[in-house]
Amino acid sequence: MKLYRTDLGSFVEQDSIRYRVPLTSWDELITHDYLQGYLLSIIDKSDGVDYLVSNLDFASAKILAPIGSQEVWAAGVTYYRSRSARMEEAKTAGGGDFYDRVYAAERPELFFKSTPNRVVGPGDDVRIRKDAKWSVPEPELTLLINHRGQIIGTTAGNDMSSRDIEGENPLYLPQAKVYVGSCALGPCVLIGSEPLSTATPISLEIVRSGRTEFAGATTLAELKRAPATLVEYLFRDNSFPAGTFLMTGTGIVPPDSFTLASGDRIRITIDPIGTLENNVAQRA
Ligand code: DO4
Ligand code: MG
Repeated sequence: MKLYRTDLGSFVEQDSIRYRVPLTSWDELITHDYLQGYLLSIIDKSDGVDYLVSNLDFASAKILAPIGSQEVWAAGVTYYRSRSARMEEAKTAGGGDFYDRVYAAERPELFFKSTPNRVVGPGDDVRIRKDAKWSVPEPELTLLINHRGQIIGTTAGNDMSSRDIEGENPLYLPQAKVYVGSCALGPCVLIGSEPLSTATPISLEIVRSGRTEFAGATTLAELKRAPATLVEYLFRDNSFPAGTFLMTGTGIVPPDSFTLASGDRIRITIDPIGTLENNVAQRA
């Protein structure tokens, strides 16, 4: 079951058939006592009302990022590929060892990624910083967690990152990670609390001037930490009244010679969720 937030309200999709969701507040949906049951009751017409919408009506809606007032947090160095790339980029700054240690440590790296106003949805522009010379997308399975700490769904996320800033000094991480347009989420939330199969593929394609400039893939089998463990650490001595998103880290890192440029198109596909597509822009 997929939940979409659009400029015409929210829609739930099952077996490619869409239904209008009568509850209009996204935050109320995310903090609903039993969201999955509520959405199923819409599909089953439990209240006698037919919420079916035509494909034409759905196509005329603009799909928005599936976020209300939730914060976005992120886990880092959860894939071996990420550990190795960061060790290399921080080598000259003497910070490489931290990444090796956090990959092996019991406590994961968790950092604050974004407020809702910095998040963009499908089709919108993600940004690269003007003062960065080395920018990459990070395709990440992203958990949606309600205020009770329960995983209620998953979406695709892009943790845009400035690798030269992060590599110069690990203490610059917030500047490398948190800026306007540095996070994309969507296109929908796949509702469900069961973990996705470890065989689930995550793929990234970057298209420049009509040509594939970079393509890479991984699977959830490469994710070193269980999503539930990441959530447990995030909720330790913390509260999220509207729920929160948690990006689970990247397992795809383009070669060091690659940096994003304005006009690039980024496609992140996580099969059961769909494809999150954004163009890259730099602020004037
Ligand atoms: O430690 C820096 C950030 C790591 C990260 O964002 C990732 O591994 O995805
Ligand atoms: Mg990341």
